[in-house]
Amino acid sequence: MAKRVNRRANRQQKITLPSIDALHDLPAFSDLRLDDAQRTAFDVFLDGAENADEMSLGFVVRLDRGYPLVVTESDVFRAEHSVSFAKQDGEKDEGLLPAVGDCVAVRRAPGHDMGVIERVLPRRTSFERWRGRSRGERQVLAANVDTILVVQPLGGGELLLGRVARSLVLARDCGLEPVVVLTKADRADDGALERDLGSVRRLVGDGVRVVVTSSATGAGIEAVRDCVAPRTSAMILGESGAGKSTLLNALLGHEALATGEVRERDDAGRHTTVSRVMVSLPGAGVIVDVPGLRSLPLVGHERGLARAFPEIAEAALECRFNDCTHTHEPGCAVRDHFEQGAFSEERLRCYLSLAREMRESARTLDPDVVI
Ligand SMILES: Nc1nc2c(ncn2[C@@H]2O[C@H](COP(=O)(O)OP(=O)(O)OP(=O)(O)O)[C@@H](O)[C@H]2O)c(=O)[nH]1
Ligand SMILES: [Mg+2]
Ligand SMILES: [Zn+2]
Repeated sequence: MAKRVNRRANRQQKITLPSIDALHDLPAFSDLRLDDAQRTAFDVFLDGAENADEMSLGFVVRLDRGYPLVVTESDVFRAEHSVSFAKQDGEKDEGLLPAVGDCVAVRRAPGHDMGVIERVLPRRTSFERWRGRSRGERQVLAANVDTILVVQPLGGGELLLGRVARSLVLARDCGLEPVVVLTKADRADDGALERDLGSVRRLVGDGVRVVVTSSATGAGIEAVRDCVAPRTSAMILGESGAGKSTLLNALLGHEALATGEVRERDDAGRHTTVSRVMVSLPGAGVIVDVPGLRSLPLVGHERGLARAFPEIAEAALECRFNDCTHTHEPGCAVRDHFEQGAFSEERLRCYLSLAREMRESARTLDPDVVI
C-alpha cells in the first residue's frame, strides 16, 4: 500500500512544464506597473534579508499547475515559494500564495535555475472568488489587474444575463472595472444580436462598456484592445468554451496559446490543476487568460452589489423595513423607484436574484452554488 502511494507521489513530481524558450508574448518587467507601496515594501524587506544581493523584484506572469514563472528586470525563470510562505501569520490561506500578476521579492542563488519567492508585495488589486464549501476558501484569480473582461458568447441559446451581472458584482467588489465582451457574434443573426445586446445594455447601464466581437470575422477585436491601455492589465473571465483564448489569439495575431495549453470543457468545474497565462498585447497592455470558471458564488459581496447597482442600493435604504426583500413588502422604495422608471427591469431582476443569493449564502455559509 505504502509503495503504491509513493509511486503515485513520484509520478506527480514528474510534471512537465512548458519550456521557457517555447513561451511567446510573455510580458517584460517594464510592461507591468510597479507602484510605490510595492517598491517601498521591497526595500523594507531587502533591509532585513540575508544575502540581499540574490534578491530581485519580479512579477509572476504564469502559473503552470501552480508553478510560478517570474520575470525580473533582467531574466525569466521558474520559481517555487519559500517553505514558510503558506504559513505566514499562522494562516494557511491560499490567498497568501503568489497569484498571476503578483509583484514579488524573489531570491535566486548563484548558479540556480529556479528562484524562490520570498514575499508577495502588497497587491494593488486582488481579483478573488470563493470556492469550496466553507467561507475560508478564497482563490486569488489575478493580482494587480485593472480591468475584468466579462466574456459571454452569443448565438448559443439564451444569453446568461445573470452571469454577466454576477461577474460585474465580483469585479466591482474588488474595485476593478468590468467590460462586457460578447463573443461569437458571427453565430447570431441580426435579430438575436440586437435582442441580446439590448438586454445586456439595459442590464449594465451607461457606466460599463459593452463590446461585440467575433474572432472568426475579426469584428470588435480592436475595440477590446482599446479597453486595455498600455501598462494596464486585464483578466478574461468566462465559462469554458466562451472563446476567451481564441479572442486572445485574435488580439495577438497568432496562436499564442498552443504551448501545452489544453482546453478543458469541464462542465463540472473541477479545474484542480490550472494554467494562468499573462500575455503582452502589441500596442496595448497585458491580459491574463485563465481556464473557464463555472462557479462564481456570491458570499458577502454586498459592497460589489451596491457598486454595480448604486441607484437600487440607494433606493433600498429608503424601504420601510430594513430587511426588505423588495418583492411584496409595503413601503418598498425599490419597487416605487422601479415603477417610476428609475432603472430597467433587467437591473431589478438581477439585483434581486443576486441579493437573495447573498442572503442565503450568508445563512448557510455554503457558497458552492452552480449557475
Ligand atoms: N463561430 C465562432 N466560434 C468561436 C469564436 N471564438 C471562439 N470560438 C470557438 O469556441 C470554442 C472555444 O473557444 P476557446 O477560445 O477555446 O474557449 P475558452 O473560453 O478559452 O475555453 P476554456 O479555455 O476551456 O475556458 C472553439 O471551438 C473556438 O473555435 C468566434 O468568434 N466565432
Ligand atoms: Mg481558454
Ligand atoms: Zn424594498
